[in-house]
Amino acid sequence: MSATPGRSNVDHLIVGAGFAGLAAAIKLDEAGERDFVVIEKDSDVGGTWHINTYPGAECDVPSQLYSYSFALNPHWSKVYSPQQEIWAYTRKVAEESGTLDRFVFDTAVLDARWEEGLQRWIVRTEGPDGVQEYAARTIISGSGGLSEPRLPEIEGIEDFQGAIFHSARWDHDVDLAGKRVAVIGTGASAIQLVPELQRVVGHMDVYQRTPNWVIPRNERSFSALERTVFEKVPGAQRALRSLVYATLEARVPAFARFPQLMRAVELQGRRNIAKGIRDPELRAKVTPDYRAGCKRILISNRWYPALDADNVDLVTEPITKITGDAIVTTDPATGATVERPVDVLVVATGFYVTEPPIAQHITGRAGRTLADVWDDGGMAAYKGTTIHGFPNLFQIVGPNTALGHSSMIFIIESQVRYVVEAAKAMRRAGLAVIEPTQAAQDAWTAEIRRRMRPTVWQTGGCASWYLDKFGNNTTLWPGQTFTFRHHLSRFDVDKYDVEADHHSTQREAVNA
Ligand code: N01
Repeated sequence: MSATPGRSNVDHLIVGAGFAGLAAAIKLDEAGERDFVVIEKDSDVGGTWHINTYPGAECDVPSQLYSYSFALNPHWSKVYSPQQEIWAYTRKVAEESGTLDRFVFDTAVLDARWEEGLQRWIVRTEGPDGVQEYAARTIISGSGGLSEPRLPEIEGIEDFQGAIFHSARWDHDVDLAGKRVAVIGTGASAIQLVPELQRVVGHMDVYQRTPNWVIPRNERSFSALERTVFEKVPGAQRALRSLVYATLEARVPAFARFPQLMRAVELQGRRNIAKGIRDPELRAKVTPDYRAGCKRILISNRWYPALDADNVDLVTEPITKITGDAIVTTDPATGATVERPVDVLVVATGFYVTEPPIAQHITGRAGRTLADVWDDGGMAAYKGTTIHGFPNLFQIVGPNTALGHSSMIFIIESQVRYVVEAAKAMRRAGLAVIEPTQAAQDAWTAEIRRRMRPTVWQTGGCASWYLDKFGNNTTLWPGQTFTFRHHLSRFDVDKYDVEADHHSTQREAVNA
């Protein structure tokens, strides 16, 4: 292909340098697919683990499993690793991989457009050196399922005069000591940051719309002896990892087939409440009225004691508006309004998940954006990875690949393997374009929907970010992770429409 001035040709353009993008870079490199670039809008690798720096940020998946299978880390300090340690791990893996020379930081993808004639994606990025254009054979998107903060739409929020920030964009310059702080949201992020804040703030109001099931966290540090064993005894750490994996997988039937088994989790949750909270009225307020597992099951030993502390109030009346210096709630039963003053407002209100913002920037065949296509019927992708109408696009952590029970890194590695197999198959067969057929994608989606029906996510009686505007669960994988890996274990080219490389054909004709 002739080069266009200012445009770089690459085989693969990887979006994001989190666990997904980094794994894609490493595995493509190992497979000899070395002509790639990784575009990262942040200043370093690590993705969510570099950006989420709120106090108390830790992983709720055991460390032994929350790491790459190809880069075990014998040095984890605790059963559940803190954010800083996970980020340092990704940095070390990146450095040791020898791929960092192809990472471009502080640079955002502006848009990506499939160019039929070129059989390539034209991708525009913007970074410190201005706008850059790439012509890429494939795009591998590892842009993250939980990366774009969702701010609450509450009347008057833009008029708030104090400091306000989202849990995933923590403002460390704001001193919280002695302040009146409000936290909106009681999800996985809030239950980690609230106990930390409770120790330093003057007063905190925690605004709860829906309580979550929160069970005890079996937390402890690894001893020096354990770490030495992980490092020196062949197979020891891998054996523990396998045990953790199997234990988590054993929970899948309760999520996917027999939600009534979740009663055992609810019992644990009720005991956790009784242990952490003295006041019966407060206990009632934090007890969910839906089946455990319907929303993500949270783990914490410190959440309930923090809510029970004298300097914390749990507010359950709906927020009706925010003023320059206060939050106003209205009791639906009595109509009574209460105004609570606030110095600092923390919104721990989650992310855009079922309408990922990156989809607005990707335009496939027929000039339609991915957001337009998904807006019609919800997110869908063949094997959660490739999308009809969007040739040579691979979405890591795509539709129905997320988990409520185990480590996303297992899923990421499964998808990356599929991508690498696809890249190898394309090179072997001289294919320039692969695109899943509509029939293959529809059959895959129909099977997911069928398997989703009895799950706790559909039947558990809650509203959650797992479900889209049509009420479909387009986020989670409805089964064991090893079945997902099995489905993606080989690149099934028979489910794809393919095109040979026009340009090499033209070149051959010229050379003949
Ligand atoms: O976000 P969430 P998160 N007014 O969407 C409430 C992962 N994660 O950042 O339940 C009032 O779970 C909302 O209420 P409701 C993990 O996968 C992992 O906490 O919708 N409240 C909810 O309470 C997790 O699931 C770790 O009624 C409003 C909260 O805000 C995912 O990230 C740690 C509101 C949002 O909770 C997201 O967690 C942290 C409004 N207008 C996060 N809008 C690990 O440990 C929303 N809410 C690996």
